[in-house]
Amino acid sequence: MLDKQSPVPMYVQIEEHLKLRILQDEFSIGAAIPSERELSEMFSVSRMTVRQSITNLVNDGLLYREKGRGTFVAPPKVEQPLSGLTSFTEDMLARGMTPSNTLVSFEKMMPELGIAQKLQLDEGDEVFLVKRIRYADDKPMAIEKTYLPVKLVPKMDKDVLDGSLYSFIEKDRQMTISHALQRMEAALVKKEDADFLQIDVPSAILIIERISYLTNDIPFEIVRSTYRADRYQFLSEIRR
Ligand code: 16G
Repeated sequence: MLDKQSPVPMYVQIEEHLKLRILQDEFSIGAAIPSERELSEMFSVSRMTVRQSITNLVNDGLLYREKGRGTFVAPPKVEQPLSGLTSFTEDMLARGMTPSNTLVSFEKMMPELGIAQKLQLDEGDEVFLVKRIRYADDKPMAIEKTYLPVKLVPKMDKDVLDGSLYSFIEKDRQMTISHALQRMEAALVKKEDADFLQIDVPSAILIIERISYLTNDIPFEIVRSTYRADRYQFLSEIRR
């Protein structure tokens, strides 16, 4: 199966072989792939070589490891278009997944200057600071830290945050969400966030900061979202 004369390293050939079998659905989602020992016997290579191939596939998000249990085929990443201003709830429902949240913290506070300026607050205006873990089909996808001006959403409470914030703003508060500005960057996860996201340290994460506006350019939220890089990929259509 492998070409030992090829200039392509053995671990890359094994990687390609496994990738093909995964893409051809030979191993279904959630199924265990053969153990390192079995693979090293199958390909007549060292376990170190096999481990390198598996690590690369884990880093690419095609496989995941569970301590003491083995290595499994990962579900495909959630493909998130960067074209529309949608909510987490809408995004997950559109994919046939069930969204849910855990509220980690919720407080009313005086914001630091940078936040107050971006939200165009007046002196003395308070914000709600909300931290939520967002799940799809009970699997953690992202952590969201959201600042909301109290004067725009005075009746914010735990029940609202158990559901969709955007639906509360549009249906209950009858305000119109208009547009947002987003910035995305890659990082390595911090220990505290790794626990919430149920991933190892270090793992790659994607951080998105969004500032969203109502009509008339009134800012209503600043959100810092931390996404699992193995569960998400972002898609944008670009034209020349
Ligand atoms: C998305 C938004 C976030 C918004 C949330 C509302 C990004 C990067 N962030 O996660 O800004 O607050 O949706 O979701 O997409 P909800 O209506 O389900 O609470």
